[in-house]
Amino acid sequence: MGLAKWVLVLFLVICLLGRLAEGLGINWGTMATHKLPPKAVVQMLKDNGFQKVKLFDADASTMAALAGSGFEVMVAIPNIQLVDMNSYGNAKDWVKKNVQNYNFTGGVNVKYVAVGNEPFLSSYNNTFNNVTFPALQNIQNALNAAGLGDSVKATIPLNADVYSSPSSNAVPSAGTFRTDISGLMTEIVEFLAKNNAPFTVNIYPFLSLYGNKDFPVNYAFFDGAAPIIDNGIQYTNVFDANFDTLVSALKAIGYGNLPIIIGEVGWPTDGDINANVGNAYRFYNGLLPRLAANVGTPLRPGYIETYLFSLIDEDAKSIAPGSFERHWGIFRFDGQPKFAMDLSGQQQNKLLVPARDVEYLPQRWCMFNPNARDLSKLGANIDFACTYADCTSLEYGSSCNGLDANGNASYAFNMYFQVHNQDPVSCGFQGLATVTTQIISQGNCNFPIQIVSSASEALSCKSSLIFLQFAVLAVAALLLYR
Ligand SMILES: *[C@@H]1O[C@H](CO)[C@@H](O)[C@H](O)[C@H]1NC(C)=O
Ligand SMILES: *[C@@H]1O[C@H](CO)[C@@H](O)[C@H](O)[C@H]1NC(C)=O
Ligand SMILES: *[C@@H]1O[C@H](CO)[C@@H](O)[C@H](O)[C@H]1NC(C)=O
Ligand SMILES: CC(=O)N[C@H]1CO[C@H](CO)[C@@H](O)[C@@H]1O
Repeated sequence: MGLAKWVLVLFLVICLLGRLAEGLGINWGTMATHKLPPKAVVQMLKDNGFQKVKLFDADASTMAALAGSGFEVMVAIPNIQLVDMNSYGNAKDWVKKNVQNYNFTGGVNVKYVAVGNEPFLSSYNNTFNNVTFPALQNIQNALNAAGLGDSVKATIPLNADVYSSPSSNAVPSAGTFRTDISGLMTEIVEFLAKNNAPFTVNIYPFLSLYGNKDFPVNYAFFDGAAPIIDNGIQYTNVFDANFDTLVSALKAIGYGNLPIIIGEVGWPTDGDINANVGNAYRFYNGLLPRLAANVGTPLRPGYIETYLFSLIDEDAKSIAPGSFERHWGIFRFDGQPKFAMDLSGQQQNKLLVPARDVEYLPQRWCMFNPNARDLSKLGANIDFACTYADCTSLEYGSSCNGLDANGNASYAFNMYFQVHNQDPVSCGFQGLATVTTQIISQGNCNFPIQIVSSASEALSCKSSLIFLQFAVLAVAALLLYR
Protein backbone atom coordinates (compact mmCIF):
# COMPACT_ATOMS: atom_id res chain seq x y z
CA MET A 1 0.00 0.00 0.00
CA GLY A 2 2.67 2.45 1.14
CA LEU A 3 4.88 1.44 -1.77
CA ALA A 4 2.07 1.90 -4.30
CA LYS A 5 1.50 5.41 -2.96
CA TRP A 6 5.16 6.31 -3.45
CA VAL A 7 5.16 4.87 -6.93
CA LEU A 8 2.16 7.04 -7.70
CA VAL A 9 3.84 10.15 -6.27
CA LEU A 10 7.01 9.40 -8.24
CA PHE A 11 4.95 8.91 -11.36
CA LEU A 12 3.18 12.25 -10.86
CA VAL A 13 6.49 14.05 -10.26
CA ILE A 14 7.92 12.58 -13.47
CA CYS A 15 4.78 13.61 -15.36
CA LEU A 16 5.00 17.17 -14.02
CA LEU A 17 8.71 17.42 -14.83
CA GLY A 18 8.11 16.32 -18.38
CA ARG A 19 5.39 18.88 -19.00
CA LEU A 20 5.76 21.91 -21.19
CA ALA A 21 5.97 25.30 -19.54
CA GLU A 22 2.34 26.09 -18.72
CA GLY A 23 0.46 26.86 -21.87
CA LEU A 24 3.47 27.61 -24.05
CA GLY A 25 2.41 28.50 -27.59
CA ILE A 26 4.23 28.77 -30.90
CA ASN A 27 3.85 30.59 -34.22
CA TRP A 28 3.28 28.53 -37.36
CA GLY A 29 4.16 30.57 -40.44
CA THR A 30 3.90 29.19 -43.95
CA MET A 31 5.93 31.55 -46.17
CA ALA A 32 8.00 28.68 -47.53
CA THR A 33 8.57 27.42 -51.06
CA HIS A 34 8.23 23.84 -49.78
CA LYS A 35 5.82 23.31 -46.94
CA LEU A 36 5.62 20.28 -44.70
CA PRO A 37 2.15 18.73 -44.95
CA PRO A 38 -0.10 20.48 -42.38
CA LYS A 39 -0.94 17.13 -40.77
CA ALA A 40 2.78 16.45 -40.21
CA VAL A 41 3.16 19.88 -38.61
CA VAL A 42 0.22 19.28 -36.28
CA GLN A 43 1.74 15.91 -35.31
CA MET A 44 5.06 17.65 -34.64
CA LEU A 45 3.31 20.22 -32.43
CA LYS A 46 1.67 17.38 -30.50
CA ASP A 47 4.90 15.40 -30.20
CA ASN A 48 6.57 18.45 -28.68
CA GLY A 49 3.74 19.12 -26.25
CA PHE A 50 2.40 22.37 -27.71
CA GLN A 51 -1.29 23.04 -27.20
CA LYS A 52 -1.48 26.62 -28.40
CA VAL A 53 -0.65 27.76 -31.90
CA LYS A 54 -0.71 31.14 -33.60
CA LEU A 55 -1.28 31.38 -37.34
CA PHE A 56 -0.84 34.21 -39.86
CA ASP A 57 -4.01 33.41 -41.78
CA ALA A 58 -6.91 30.98 -41.57
CA ASP A 59 -5.92 28.75 -44.46
CA ALA A 60 -8.42 25.92 -45.00
CA SER A 61 -5.79 23.17 -45.20
CA THR A 62 -4.18 24.34 -41.96
CA MET A 63 -7.55 24.52 -40.24
CA ALA A 64 -8.49 21.05 -41.53
CA ALA A 65 -5.28 19.65 -40.04
CA LEU A 66 -5.98 21.36 -36.71
CA ALA A 67 -9.55 20.06 -36.55
CA GLY A 68 -10.04 17.76 -33.61
CA SER A 69 -6.58 18.52 -32.16
CA GLY A 70 -8.04 20.44 -29.24
CA PHE A 71 -5.31 23.09 -29.65
CA GLU A 72 -6.13 26.67 -28.79
CA VAL A 73 -5.72 28.52 -32.06
CA MET A 74 -5.12 32.15 -32.95
CA VAL A 75 -6.28 32.65 -36.53
CA ALA A 76 -5.30 35.82 -38.37
CA ILE A 77 -6.33 38.41 -40.91
CA PRO A 78 -3.32 39.58 -42.95
CA ASN A 79 -2.70 43.34 -43.21
CA ILE A 80 -3.75 43.52 -46.84
CA GLN A 81 -7.23 42.24 -45.89
CA LEU A 82 -7.77 44.86 -43.18
CA VAL A 83 -9.36 47.30 -45.60
CA ASP A 84 -12.00 44.67 -46.53
CA MET A 85 -12.83 44.22 -42.85
CA ASN A 86 -13.80 47.88 -42.68
CA SER A 87 -17.14 46.65 -43.99
CA TYR A 88 -19.18 45.01 -41.21
CA GLY A 89 -20.76 42.66 -43.73
CA ASN A 90 -17.35 41.37 -44.81
CA ALA A 91 -16.24 41.00 -41.20
CA LYS A 92 -19.38 38.95 -40.46
CA ASP A 93 -18.69 36.71 -43.47
CA TRP A 94 -15.07 36.27 -42.38
CA VAL A 95 -16.11 35.28 -38.86
CA LYS A 96 -18.71 32.86 -40.19
CA LYS A 97 -16.27 31.21 -42.58
CA ASN A 98 -13.19 31.08 -40.37
CA VAL A 99 -14.51 30.85 -36.82
CA GLN A 100 -18.19 29.86 -36.63
CA ASN A 101 -17.87 27.11 -39.24
CA TYR A 102 -15.26 25.37 -37.07
CA ASN A 103 -17.30 25.65 -33.87
CA PHE A 104 -18.41 22.03 -33.52
CA THR A 105 -17.19 18.96 -31.68
CA GLY A 106 -14.12 17.84 -33.64
CA GLY A 107 -13.72 21.33 -35.11
CA VAL A 108 -11.11 23.95 -34.30
CA ASN A 109 -10.89 25.64 -30.92
CA VAL A 110 -10.37 29.22 -32.09
CA LYS A 111 -9.49 31.40 -29.12
CA TYR A 112 -8.28 34.59 -30.78
CA VAL A 113 -8.51 36.41 -34.07
CA ALA A 114 -5.35 38.39 -34.84
CA VAL A 115 -6.45 41.49 -36.73
CA GLY A 116 -3.44 42.37 -38.89
CA ASN A 117 0.18 41.69 -38.08
CA GLU A 118 2.30 44.55 -36.70
CA PRO A 119 0.23 47.03 -38.77
CA PHE A 120 1.75 50.11 -37.12
CA LEU A 121 5.40 49.36 -37.91
CA SER A 122 7.03 52.71 -38.68
CA SER A 123 8.43 51.21 -41.89
CA TYR A 124 4.85 50.80 -43.24
CA ASN A 125 4.56 54.61 -43.42
CA ASN A 126 1.07 54.66 -41.79
CA THR A 127 -0.41 52.52 -44.58
CA PHE A 128 -2.64 50.59 -42.16
CA ASN A 129 -3.30 53.26 -39.52
CA ASN A 130 -6.81 54.11 -40.70
CA VAL A 131 -8.05 50.61 -41.41
CA THR A 132 -6.85 48.61 -38.40
CA PHE A 133 -9.11 49.84 -35.60
CA PRO A 134 -12.35 49.67 -37.62
CA ALA A 135 -11.38 46.11 -38.63
CA LEU A 136 -10.80 45.18 -34.97
CA GLN A 137 -14.19 46.60 -33.99
CA ASN A 138 -16.04 44.87 -36.82
CA ILE A 139 -14.45 41.49 -36.12
CA GLN A 140 -15.09 41.59 -32.37
CA ASN A 141 -18.63 42.87 -32.91
CA ALA A 142 -19.27 40.08 -35.43
CA LEU A 143 -17.93 37.53 -32.92
CA ASN A 144 -20.19 39.01 -30.24
CA ALA A 145 -23.22 38.95 -32.55
CA ALA A 146 -22.53 35.28 -33.35
CA GLY A 147 -22.59 34.48 -29.64
CA LEU A 148 -18.86 33.69 -29.64
CA GLY A 149 -17.66 36.87 -27.93
CA ASP A 150 -17.07 35.25 -24.53
CA SER A 151 -14.77 32.55 -25.90
CA VAL A 152 -13.14 34.24 -28.92
CA LYS A 153 -11.30 37.56 -28.67
CA ALA A 154 -10.06 39.85 -31.41
CA THR A 155 -6.64 41.39 -30.79
CA ILE A 156 -3.92 43.16 -32.81
CA PRO A 157 -0.41 41.68 -32.66
CA LEU A 158 1.69 44.83 -32.36
CA ASN A 159 5.38 45.44 -32.73
CA ALA A 160 7.16 46.81 -29.70
CA ASP A 161 7.86 50.10 -31.48
CA VAL A 162 4.31 51.31 -30.75
CA TYR A 163 5.62 52.36 -27.34
CA SER A 164 8.89 53.53 -25.81
CA SER A 165 10.40 55.50 -23.02
CA PRO A 166 12.05 58.85 -23.85
CA SER A 167 15.76 58.57 -24.61
CA SER A 168 16.44 61.19 -21.91
CA ASN A 169 14.90 58.87 -19.30
CA ALA A 170 15.04 55.38 -20.82
CA VAL A 171 13.50 53.45 -17.94
CA PRO A 172 10.44 51.18 -18.20
CA SER A 173 8.37 53.31 -15.82
CA ALA A 174 8.56 56.23 -18.28
CA GLY A 175 6.88 54.19 -21.05
CA THR A 176 4.26 55.84 -23.28
CA PHE A 177 2.69 55.04 -26.62
CA ARG A 178 4.35 56.46 -29.72
CA THR A 179 3.32 60.10 -30.16
CA ASP A 180 2.06 59.80 -33.75
CA ILE A 181 -0.41 57.04 -32.81
CA SER A 182 -1.10 57.72 -29.14
CA GLY A 183 -4.74 58.73 -29.75
CA LEU A 184 -5.33 55.64 -31.88
CA MET A 185 -3.64 53.36 -29.33
CA THR A 186 -5.82 54.79 -26.56
CA GLU A 187 -8.99 54.02 -28.52
CA ILE A 188 -7.79 50.51 -29.29
CA VAL A 189 -6.88 49.81 -25.67
CA GLU A 190 -10.29 51.08 -24.49
CA PHE A 191 -12.00 48.76 -26.97
CA LEU A 192 -9.89 45.74 -25.96
CA ALA A 193 -10.63 46.39 -22.28
CA LYS A 194 -14.36 46.73 -22.92
CA ASN A 195 -14.36 43.30 -24.59
CA ASN A 196 -12.04 41.60 -22.09
CA ALA A 197 -9.61 41.06 -24.95
CA PRO A 198 -5.83 41.04 -24.49
CA PHE A 199 -3.16 43.38 -25.83
CA THR A 200 -0.76 41.36 -27.99
CA VAL A 201 2.86 42.44 -28.38
CA ASN A 202 5.90 40.98 -30.13
CA ILE A 203 9.14 41.41 -28.20
CA TYR A 204 12.54 40.87 -29.82
CA PRO A 205 15.72 41.32 -27.80
CA PHE A 206 17.53 40.21 -30.99
CA LEU A 207 16.21 43.28 -32.81
CA SER A 208 17.39 45.56 -29.98
CA LEU A 209 20.86 44.18 -30.58
CA TYR A 210 20.55 44.17 -34.39
CA GLY A 211 19.44 47.79 -34.54
CA ASN A 212 22.08 49.24 -32.25
CA LYS A 213 25.84 48.62 -32.30
CA ASP A 214 26.19 50.07 -28.79
CA PHE A 215 23.54 47.79 -27.30
CA PRO A 216 25.03 45.84 -24.37
CA VAL A 217 25.04 42.25 -25.67
CA ASN A 218 24.44 40.55 -22.32
CA TYR A 219 21.32 42.65 -21.77
CA ALA A 220 19.69 40.80 -24.69
CA PHE A 221 19.97 37.52 -22.73
CA PHE A 222 18.91 36.34 -19.29
CA ASP A 223 22.17 35.31 -17.69
CA GLY A 224 23.44 38.42 -16.03
CA ALA A 225 24.03 41.95 -17.29
CA ALA A 226 24.76 45.20 -15.52
CA PRO A 227 21.32 46.17 -14.20
CA ILE A 228 19.34 49.27 -15.05
CA ILE A 229 17.71 50.63 -11.92
CA ASP A 230 14.21 52.03 -12.21
CA ASN A 231 12.41 53.20 -9.05
CA GLY A 232 14.37 50.64 -7.05
CA ILE A 233 13.62 47.80 -9.52
CA GLN A 234 16.66 46.13 -11.11
CA TYR A 235 16.31 45.23 -14.80
CA THR A 236 18.95 42.79 -16.02
CA ASN A 237 17.44 41.97 -19.44
CA VAL A 238 15.73 43.94 -22.19
CA PHE A 239 12.84 41.46 -22.38
CA ASP A 240 11.57 42.46 -18.91
CA ALA A 241 12.36 46.11 -19.51
CA ASN A 242 10.50 46.14 -22.82
CA PHE A 243 7.45 44.36 -21.43
CA ASP A 244 7.28 46.69 -18.43
CA THR A 245 7.60 49.72 -20.70
CA LEU A 246 4.32 48.53 -22.24
CA VAL A 247 2.77 47.99 -18.81
CA SER A 248 3.71 51.59 -17.96
CA ALA A 249 2.35 52.91 -21.26
CA LEU A 250 -0.95 51.15 -20.52
CA LYS A 251 -0.95 52.47 -16.96
CA ALA A 252 -0.38 56.02 -18.23
CA ILE A 253 -3.71 55.86 -20.06
CA GLY A 254 -5.55 54.19 -17.18
CA TYR A 255 -5.34 50.52 -18.23
CA GLY A 256 -2.42 49.22 -16.18
CA ASN A 257 -4.15 45.87 -15.66
CA LEU A 258 -5.07 45.04 -19.26
CA PRO A 259 -4.04 41.42 -19.99
CA ILE A 260 -0.99 41.17 -22.26
CA ILE A 261 -0.05 38.27 -24.55
CA ILE A 262 3.42 37.92 -26.04
CA GLY A 263 2.56 37.15 -29.66
CA GLU A 264 6.13 36.50 -30.75
CA VAL A 265 9.45 36.01 -29.02
CA GLY A 266 12.50 34.11 -30.25
CA TRP A 267 15.98 34.26 -31.74
CA PRO A 268 17.07 33.56 -35.35
CA THR A 269 19.91 31.17 -36.18
CA ASP A 270 21.38 32.57 -39.40
CA GLY A 271 21.56 35.64 -41.63
CA ASP A 272 23.36 37.96 -39.22
CA ILE A 273 26.49 38.02 -37.08
CA ASN A 274 24.34 37.69 -33.92
CA ALA A 275 21.95 35.16 -35.45
CA ASN A 276 23.41 31.73 -34.77
CA VAL A 277 22.62 28.51 -32.97
CA GLY A 278 24.80 29.42 -29.97
CA ASN A 279 22.97 32.70 -29.30
CA ALA A 280 19.56 31.15 -29.96
CA TYR A 281 20.37 28.38 -27.48
CA ARG A 282 21.55 30.94 -24.92
CA PHE A 283 18.38 32.99 -25.36
CA TYR A 284 15.90 30.11 -25.12
CA ASN A 285 17.85 28.54 -22.29
CA GLY A 286 17.19 31.74 -20.34
CA LEU A 287 13.65 32.35 -21.52
CA LEU A 288 12.07 28.90 -21.16
CA PRO A 289 12.84 28.27 -17.46
CA ARG A 290 11.41 31.72 -16.65
CA LEU A 291 8.23 30.93 -18.57
CA ALA A 292 8.01 27.51 -16.90
CA ALA A 293 8.37 29.05 -13.45
CA ASN A 294 5.81 31.79 -14.22
CA VAL A 295 8.30 34.42 -13.11
CA GLY A 296 6.68 37.14 -15.19
CA THR A 297 8.29 40.59 -15.06
CA PRO A 298 8.83 42.97 -12.13
CA LEU A 299 5.60 44.86 -12.94
CA ARG A 300 3.64 41.73 -13.99
CA PRO A 301 4.71 38.74 -11.94
CA GLY A 302 3.05 35.43 -12.84
CA TYR A 303 1.97 33.59 -15.97
CA ILE A 304 2.27 35.41 -19.29
CA GLU A 305 0.68 33.73 -22.30
CA THR A 306 3.59 33.44 -24.77
CA TYR A 307 4.03 32.28 -28.37
CA LEU A 308 7.55 31.41 -29.52
CA PHE A 309 8.65 32.62 -32.92
CA SER A 310 8.91 30.40 -34.68
CA LEU A 311 8.23 26.76 -35.44
CA ILE A 312 9.87 26.27 -38.87
CA ASP A 313 12.17 28.28 -41.14
CA GLU A 314 10.40 30.07 -44.00
CA ASP A 315 12.57 30.51 -47.10
CA ALA A 316 10.12 32.79 -48.90
CA LYS A 317 9.74 35.43 -46.15
CA SER A 318 10.54 39.02 -47.06
CA ILE A 319 14.07 39.95 -46.07
CA ALA A 320 13.35 43.68 -46.08
CA PRO A 321 13.91 43.77 -42.29
CA GLY A 322 17.10 41.68 -42.63
CA SER A 323 18.51 38.37 -43.92
CA PHE A 324 17.80 36.70 -40.55
CA GLU A 325 14.04 36.74 -41.35
CA ARG A 326 14.20 33.30 -43.00
CA HIS A 327 15.86 31.65 -40.01
CA TRP A 328 13.57 32.06 -37.00
CA GLY A 329 12.55 28.39 -36.73
CA ILE A 330 13.46 26.20 -33.78
CA PHE A 331 13.13 23.57 -36.54
CA ARG A 332 14.68 23.70 -40.00
CA PHE A 333 12.44 23.94 -43.08
CA ASP A 334 12.22 20.11 -43.07
CA GLY A 335 11.08 19.79 -39.46
CA GLN A 336 14.48 18.76 -38.06
CA PRO A 337 15.45 20.39 -34.75
CA LYS A 338 18.34 22.85 -34.92
CA PHE A 339 19.59 22.47 -31.36
CA ALA A 340 18.87 20.94 -27.99
CA MET A 341 16.12 22.88 -26.30
CA ASP A 342 14.11 21.83 -23.29
CA LEU A 343 10.64 23.20 -23.86
CA SER A 344 9.58 22.20 -20.35
CA GLY A 345 12.02 24.80 -19.03
CA GLN A 346 13.87 22.27 -16.87
CA GLN A 347 17.18 22.82 -18.72
CA GLN A 348 17.46 19.12 -19.51
CA ASN A 349 19.16 19.60 -22.89
CA LYS A 350 16.58 17.44 -24.60
CA LEU A 351 16.32 17.45 -28.35
CA LEU A 352 13.05 18.54 -29.83
CA VAL A 353 10.98 15.85 -31.55
CA PRO A 354 11.41 16.08 -35.36
CA ALA A 355 8.65 15.87 -37.95
CA ARG A 356 7.78 12.29 -38.84
CA ASP A 357 8.07 10.61 -42.25
CA VAL A 358 9.50 13.62 -44.08
CA GLU A 359 9.81 12.94 -47.81
CA TYR A 360 12.93 14.38 -49.43
CA LEU A 361 13.87 14.88 -53.06
CA PRO A 362 16.71 12.56 -54.22
CA GLN A 363 20.30 12.96 -52.93
CA ARG A 364 21.28 15.41 -55.65
CA TRP A 365 22.80 18.85 -55.65
CA CYS A 366 23.58 21.47 -58.25
CA MET A 367 27.13 22.83 -58.12
CA PHE A 368 29.51 25.14 -59.96
CA ASN A 369 30.93 23.29 -62.97
CA PRO A 370 34.71 23.19 -62.42
CA ASN A 371 35.23 22.70 -66.17
CA ALA A 372 33.41 25.87 -67.11
CA ARG A 373 35.64 28.07 -69.32
CA ASP A 374 33.85 31.38 -69.69
CA LEU A 375 33.30 32.83 -66.24
CA SER A 376 32.29 36.30 -67.42
CA LYS A 377 28.62 35.62 -66.67
CA LEU A 378 29.16 33.96 -63.29
CA GLY A 379 28.18 37.01 -61.21
CA ALA A 380 25.00 37.59 -63.18
CA ASN A 381 24.01 33.93 -62.84
CA ILE A 382 24.59 33.93 -59.09
CA ASP A 383 22.48 37.08 -58.79
CA PHE A 384 19.74 35.44 -60.82
CA ALA A 385 19.75 32.32 -58.62
CA CYS A 386 19.66 34.39 -55.45
CA THR A 387 16.76 36.51 -56.69
CA TYR A 388 14.55 33.42 -56.89
CA ALA A 389 16.02 31.32 -54.09
CA ASP A 390 17.23 31.91 -50.56
CA CYS A 391 20.94 32.81 -50.38
CA THR A 392 20.81 34.54 -47.00
CA SER A 393 23.24 32.01 -45.49
CA LEU A 394 25.98 33.53 -47.69
CA GLU A 395 25.67 36.94 -46.04
CA TYR A 396 28.22 38.48 -43.71
CA GLY A 397 28.25 36.69 -40.37
CA SER A 398 26.15 33.77 -41.69
CA SER A 399 26.82 30.04 -41.76
CA CYS A 400 28.12 29.95 -45.36
CA ASN A 401 29.96 33.27 -45.42
CA GLY A 402 33.36 31.55 -45.42
CA LEU A 403 32.92 29.87 -48.83
CA ASP A 404 35.30 30.73 -51.67
CA ALA A 405 34.04 32.13 -54.97
CA ASN A 406 33.27 28.68 -56.43
CA GLY A 407 31.57 27.66 -53.19
CA ASN A 408 29.39 30.76 -53.36
CA ALA A 409 28.35 29.86 -56.89
CA SER A 410 27.60 26.25 -55.93
CA TYR A 411 25.55 27.37 -52.94
CA ALA A 412 23.45 29.78 -55.00
CA PHE A 413 22.96 27.31 -57.87
CA ASN A 414 21.94 24.54 -55.48
CA MET A 415 19.39 26.67 -53.67
CA TYR A 416 17.80 27.56 -57.02
CA PHE A 417 17.86 23.91 -58.15
CA GLN A 418 16.23 22.69 -54.93
CA VAL A 419 13.53 25.36 -55.01
CA HIS A 420 12.73 24.12 -58.53
CA ASN A 421 12.34 20.55 -57.28
CA GLN A 422 15.68 19.52 -58.84
CA ASP A 423 14.38 20.07 -62.35
CA PRO A 424 17.53 19.43 -64.51
CA VAL A 425 16.76 22.58 -66.53
CA SER A 426 17.23 24.62 -63.34
CA CYS A 427 20.87 23.49 -63.06
CA GLY A 428 22.05 25.03 -66.35
CA PHE A 429 23.22 28.56 -65.67
CA GLN A 430 24.71 28.93 -69.15
CA GLY A 431 26.99 25.93 -68.74
CA LEU A 432 28.32 27.13 -65.39
CA ALA A 433 26.59 24.45 -63.32
CA THR A 434 26.35 20.69 -63.10
CA VAL A 435 24.38 18.15 -61.05
CA THR A 436 26.24 16.02 -58.51
CA THR A 437 25.36 13.16 -56.18
CA GLN A 438 28.37 13.85 -53.91
CA ILE A 439 27.65 15.66 -50.65
CA ILE A 440 29.02 19.17 -51.11
CA SER A 441 28.24 20.70 -47.69
CA GLN A 442 31.31 22.26 -46.06
CA GLY A 443 31.76 22.55 -42.29
CA ASN A 444 28.88 24.53 -40.76
CA CYS A 445 27.59 25.40 -44.20
CA ASN A 446 24.82 23.02 -45.17
CA PHE A 447 23.80 22.58 -48.82
CA PRO A 448 20.23 21.41 -48.32
CA ILE A 449 18.09 18.95 -50.25
CA GLN A 450 14.52 20.13 -50.44
CA ILE A 451 11.53 18.19 -49.24
CA VAL A 452 8.70 16.99 -51.42
CA SER A 453 6.40 19.92 -50.81
CA SER A 454 2.83 19.42 -49.78
CA ALA A 455 1.81 21.69 -52.67
CA SER A 456 3.17 19.21 -55.21
CA GLU A 457 1.54 16.39 -53.25
CA ALA A 458 -1.74 18.24 -53.56
CA LEU A 459 -1.06 18.48 -57.29
CA SER A 460 -0.41 14.78 -57.68
CA CYS A 461 -3.55 14.13 -55.63
CA LYS A 462 -5.44 16.33 -58.09
CA SER A 463 -3.95 14.52 -61.07
CA SER A 464 -4.93 11.16 -59.62
CA LEU A 465 -8.46 12.49 -59.22
CA ILE A 466 -8.45 13.49 -62.87
CA PHE A 467 -7.11 10.02 -63.72
CA LEU A 468 -9.93 8.48 -61.71
CA GLN A 469 -12.49 10.54 -63.62
CA PHE A 470 -11.04 9.32 -66.91
CA ALA A 471 -11.15 5.73 -65.70
CA VAL A 472 -14.81 6.07 -64.71
CA LEU A 473 -15.63 7.60 -68.11
CA ALA A 474 -13.75 4.83 -69.91
CA VAL A 475 -15.58 2.11 -67.99
CA ALA A 476 -18.89 3.86 -68.67
CA ALA A 477 -18.05 4.05 -72.38
CA LEU A 478 -17.13 0.35 -72.47
CA LEU A 479 -20.40 -0.58 -70.80
CA LEU A 480 -22.40 1.54 -73.27
CA TYR A 481 -20.80 0.01 -76.38
CA ARG A 482 -21.09 -3.60 -75.26
C1 LIG B 1 8.17 54.24 -46.69
O1 LIG B 1 8.82 55.45 -47.02
C2 LIG B 1 10.21 55.31 -47.30
C3 LIG B 1 10.80 56.71 -47.45
O2 LIG B 1 9.94 57.54 -48.17
C4 LIG B 1 10.38 54.42 -48.52
O3 LIG B 1 11.75 54.24 -48.79
C5 LIG B 1 9.73 53.07 -48.24
O4 LIG B 1 9.79 52.26 -49.40
C6 LIG B 1 8.28 53.23 -47.81
N1 LIG B 1 7.77 51.95 -47.40
C7 LIG B 1 6.56 51.49 -47.73
C8 LIG B 1 6.18 50.15 -47.21
O5 LIG B 1 5.77 52.12 -48.40
C1 LIG C 1 -6.05 58.44 -42.85
O1 LIG C 1 -7.08 59.33 -42.50
C2 LIG C 1 -6.64 60.70 -42.37
C3 LIG C 1 -7.80 61.54 -41.85
O2 LIG C 1 -8.98 61.24 -42.53
C4 LIG C 1 -6.12 61.17 -43.71
O3 LIG C 1 -5.63 62.49 -43.61
C5 LIG C 1 -4.98 60.24 -44.17
O4 LIG C 1 -4.55 60.59 -45.45
C6 LIG C 1 -5.42 58.79 -44.16
N1 LIG C 1 -4.24 57.95 -44.42
C7 LIG C 1 -4.23 56.95 -45.30
C8 LIG C 1 -2.94 56.20 -45.44
O5 LIG C 1 -5.18 56.66 -45.98
C1 LIG D 1 30.53 35.08 -51.45
O1 LIG D 1 29.25 35.76 -51.38
C2 LIG D 1 29.12 36.66 -50.29
C3 LIG D 1 27.69 37.18 -50.29
O2 LIG D 1 27.31 37.67 -51.52
C4 LIG D 1 30.16 37.76 -50.38
O3 LIG D 1 30.05 38.59 -49.24
C5 LIG D 1 31.56 37.12 -50.43
O4 LIG D 1 32.53 38.13 -50.63
C6 LIG D 1 31.65 36.10 -51.55
N1 LIG D 1 32.94 35.43 -51.48
C7 LIG D 1 33.78 35.36 -52.52
C8 LIG D 1 35.10 34.69 -52.25
O5 LIG D 1 33.50 35.78 -53.62
C1 LIG E 1 -17.98 22.51 -29.82
C2 LIG E 1 -17.67 23.93 -29.56
O1 LIG E 1 -16.55 24.36 -29.74
N1 LIG E 1 -18.66 24.68 -29.17
C3 LIG E 1 -18.50 26.07 -28.80
C4 LIG E 1 -19.25 26.94 -29.80
O2 LIG E 1 -19.32 28.26 -29.33
C5 LIG E 1 -19.89 28.43 -28.07
C6 LIG E 1 -20.02 29.88 -27.78
O3 LIG E 1 -21.15 30.33 -28.41
C7 LIG E 1 -19.09 27.70 -27.04
O4 LIG E 1 -19.65 27.85 -25.76
C8 LIG E 1 -19.01 26.26 -27.39
O5 LIG E 1 -18.16 25.60 -26.50
